[in-house]
Amino acid sequence: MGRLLASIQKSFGKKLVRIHAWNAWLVALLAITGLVLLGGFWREVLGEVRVWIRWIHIIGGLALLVPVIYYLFLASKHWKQIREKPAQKTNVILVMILLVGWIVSGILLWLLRQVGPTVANTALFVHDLLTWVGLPYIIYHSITRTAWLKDPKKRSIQLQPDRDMVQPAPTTGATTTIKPNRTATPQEATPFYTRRAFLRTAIGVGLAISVGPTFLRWLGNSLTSSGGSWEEVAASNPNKMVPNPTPLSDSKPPIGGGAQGEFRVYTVTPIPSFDNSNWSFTIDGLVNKPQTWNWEQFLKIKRKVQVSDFHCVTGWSVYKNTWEGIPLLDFLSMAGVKPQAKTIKFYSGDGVYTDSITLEQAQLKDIMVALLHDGNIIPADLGGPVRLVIPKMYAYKSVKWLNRIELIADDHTGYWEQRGYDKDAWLPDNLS
Ligand SMILES: Nc1nc2c(c(=O)[nH]1)N[C@H]1C(S)=C(S)[C@@H](COP(=O)(O)O)O[C@H]1N2
Ligand SMILES: [Mo]
Repeated sequence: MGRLLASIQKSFGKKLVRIHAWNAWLVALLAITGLVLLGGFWREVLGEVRVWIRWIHIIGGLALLVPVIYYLFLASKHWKQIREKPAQKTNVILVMILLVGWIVSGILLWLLRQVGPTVANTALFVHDLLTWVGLPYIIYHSITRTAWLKDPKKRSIQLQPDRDMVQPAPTTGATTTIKPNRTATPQEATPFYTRRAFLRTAIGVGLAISVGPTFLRWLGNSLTSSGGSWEEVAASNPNKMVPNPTPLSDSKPPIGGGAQGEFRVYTVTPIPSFDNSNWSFTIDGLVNKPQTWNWEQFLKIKRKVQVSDFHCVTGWSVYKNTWEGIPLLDFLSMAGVKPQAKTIKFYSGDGVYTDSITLEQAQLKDIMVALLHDGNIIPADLGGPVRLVIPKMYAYKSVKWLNRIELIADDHTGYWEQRGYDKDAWLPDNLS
């Protein structure tokens, strides 16, 4: 074992350089793919490509284990080498915490379905938190380590290839192979050093100013979203529909026990808001009895309650939602479907988003035009006052701000489906 370690530690300096380079490239790849996965803008542009980017991110994250584990073999030696350099020691510890934290939380996120919502949501928080702290740090680190900012005598790895090569494998831990270049250079006294230090500080401050405020907002949101009371949510809800629907007894308290997990607010438009004067609900097209309801009339339609899970195709889920609303089948029977009708097209009150299912798929009893979630009205950012819920399909079918159902004879390609998503959005077996 000692021998093995010794042979691994041979050409130590070069190996450290190589590990560092690999690590840097992988982190860059993960940062880019990670930010793409995060950004709503990219979601719009990428469509299905996003699924591939997610895989690249996962595989890249697992690949990160290689330099990390390799480094652990070299760590004892490296540690001795930098024992008098607190800044470098701090750097190593910080980077290790970041990498291990990212890898572990990333694996949990990847295995989301197996680990369950509580663990997955904690993992998501940790993953994001490390990114908020780690990414600016790594950007700072890589900028200030570039040649023009880096004081040569402070390099952590002194590469001296000739000596490194002829040296036999060390038998004792301490070795002279890679000795920090301690000779003072005239540079030390030159104004260059001051300029470097100044630039480094400027870069650090710049990063803190540009990232800090967004970070604090994110932190505030993540820490309060679970603790935020329903009253607060209601107060900040831009929708002003009156009266509120009175929840059925199955809704309040929710028979599902309350949803587990957090919805991520997705929208392709600014979030629309509604009040009694600009909201109505219509079923039309190939039906015998087209109808439009205003809010007061809409509230009189008989509602039901169901408990179901909600899965976004991008990988997050909210479990055990207690939805109260009107089953789609009830609308179809109220309106009377004409025989030519083949497709049901759903319109969002945002004026942009649509989706559809076939009349055959519409026979599912749990498709619901929902007004309440866990006994509370659905806030505007989650699609209220009325949203569609299709539990057995990916959530891009669950149109938010639903205000019109149209029966048509043709096919319809919905918003995301025009951008590469599968028209067939059935959940895979392990989810449904
Ligand atoms: N009008 C509208 N409905 C929509 C979307 C949207 O962008 N606009 N996004 C869909 C997608 S992809 C998902 S995962 C869910 C997200 O619902 P949430 O924002 O309430 O979490 O809404 C679906 N319905
Ligand atoms: Mo989604």
